[in-house]
Amino acid sequence: MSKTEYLYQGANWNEHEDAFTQAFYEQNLSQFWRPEEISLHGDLNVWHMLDETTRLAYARNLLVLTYLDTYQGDIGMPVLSRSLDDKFHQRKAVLNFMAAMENAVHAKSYSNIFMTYMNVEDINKLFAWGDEHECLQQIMDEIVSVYRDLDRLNYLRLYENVDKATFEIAQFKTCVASVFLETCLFYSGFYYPLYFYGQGKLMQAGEIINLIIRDESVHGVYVGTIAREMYDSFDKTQQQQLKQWTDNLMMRLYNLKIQLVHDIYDSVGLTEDVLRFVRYNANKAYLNLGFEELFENEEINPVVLNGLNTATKTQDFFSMKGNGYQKMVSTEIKDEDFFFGE
Ligand code: MN3
Ligand code: MN3
Repeated sequence: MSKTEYLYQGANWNEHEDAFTQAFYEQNLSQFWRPEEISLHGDLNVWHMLDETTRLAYARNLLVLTYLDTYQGDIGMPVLSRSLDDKFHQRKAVLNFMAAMENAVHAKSYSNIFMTYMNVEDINKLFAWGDEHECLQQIMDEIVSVYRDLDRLNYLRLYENVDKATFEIAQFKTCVASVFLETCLFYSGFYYPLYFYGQGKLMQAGEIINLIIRDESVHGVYVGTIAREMYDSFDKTQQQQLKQWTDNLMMRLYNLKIQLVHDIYDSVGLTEDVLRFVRYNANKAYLNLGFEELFENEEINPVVLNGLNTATKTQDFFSMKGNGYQKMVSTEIKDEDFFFGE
């Protein structure tokens, strides 16, 4: 028997591959949920009382979220997983699990909301709006082109020589784009459902949004943790260049966000409030990456913070599912859960 060119090794979960991945594994799997577990019909009374402008703003926000989740699941998480060295089987497993949540659970949930609230014709019009919306398309392009660059290098390094530094820079940039998507870009879309949820309206959709936010916050912290490890491995000059690249990417995304938020929220008079929320979450993304906050601290609309307050809901998280759902036991996530020492 001749020896193979590669050495293939199985994932050995008996040993910790690093100081944090198995904790994230536990957190992710304990949070698992399915879109069909939340019945949306209870929202219909409120939905039908809303005026056309409000409904359109609500639906368009969920559509923006759909696009982000779709590509995060289809390429963002998988490409990062594939870029990791073979020895990181556990990290790959955690990233693959996250990838599965993005499209199969999160994007599917938005579609379930559309199917409950809207007719087929309006749903098709909504997706056509997204396909044609230049600003949304540009936001997607900023993120996905970073992923695609790493995708190309993943392939090339199997068959050709790829410079190690080039590869690691593309990997780091993918982590940055991923954390920006997870921890910042989603939040202009989350704002409106939270705004209703905080007022006790459209509660079932709000429950779904909160389940998604609970997932995305773990994703942002996990990929941010990997990003920090990579960043520490670069020399000072390289670090400065990558920090500059990071700031430039954020400013391009933020400027696109300003346009997108105007487009969606001007008609309901919430634009400035939403942009404040975007900056607040951009700061969180910077903290996840181990950088200092980019924007000044500002007050966030208390109604939205009320909607976002997952701490009060985890105790009673599944009560709205109405059938004594008991499959999983989740505990509230605290900042110290993500501190693993040096
Ligand atoms: Mn998601
Ligand atoms: Mn995610």
